[in-house]
Amino acid sequence: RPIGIFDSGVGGLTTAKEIQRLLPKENLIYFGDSKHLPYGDKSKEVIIEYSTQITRFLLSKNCKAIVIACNTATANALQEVRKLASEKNVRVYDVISPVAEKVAFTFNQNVGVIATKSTISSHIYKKYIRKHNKHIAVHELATPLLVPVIEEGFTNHQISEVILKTYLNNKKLSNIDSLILGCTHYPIILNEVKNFYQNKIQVIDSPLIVASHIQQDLEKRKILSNSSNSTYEFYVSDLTPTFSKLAKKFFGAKIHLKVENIF
Ligand code: DGN
Repeated sequence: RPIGIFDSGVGGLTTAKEIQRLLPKENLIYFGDSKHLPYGDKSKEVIIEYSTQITRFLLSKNCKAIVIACNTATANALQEVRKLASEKNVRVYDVISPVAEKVAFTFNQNVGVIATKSTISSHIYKKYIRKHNKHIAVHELATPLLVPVIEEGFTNHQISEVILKTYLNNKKLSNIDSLILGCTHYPIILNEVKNFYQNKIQVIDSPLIVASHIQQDLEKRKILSNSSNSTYEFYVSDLTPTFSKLAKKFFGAKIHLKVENIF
């Protein structure tokens, strides 16, 4: 049975890529809701509606686990997705809990988080980190311009440099010893963020933490696949040439995208 992965668009492919790297024997089904992206500025109700519909689709594909590879969908619809999946005994993973847990048990005292407006206003990282460790201060900052900058390809560029500098110099982040990149797109600018800080703080990139967590949990539950020729299917709710180009950039390889009208 495959692992289902979904996101508002291409961003979740950064997580899918890491899952594929760590778990090459798993079959994967990815759904990118390109018709409704970006989720970052949408209301909770609408994000729940889209996320549960995608979950129904992945359950209909007989997935053994579902990964919400989108911070904004996790922040808004995790409970509803879990409820739906639990009716079929399907485990749900998200991109926030494993990162929050890991950060809570390090020596960091002042953790910064950058993400979409919706993720930041939900305070989900703060809640999850402090659930494990009340002594950590969490400093959150919405950085909404980064997604369009990355999607338009203005990375390693004056534009990304100026925008990053402006955001990261915000006084909310002045005291941090680590920074969580709380959005699926940000692994693309990981090195630019690291360069800004010149190794003075720890920059936390989520996909590896998330994929390792999934690997350990599937192993614990004894539901790891040992298929020798794994299959990958990529679905989108709308297909444009730009989207195909972006998918290649985020997944690191050319992929075949199929349009599926599930809404
Ligand atoms: N995938 C979204 C996230 O991780 O928050 C970013 C893209 C978006 O929908 N704005």
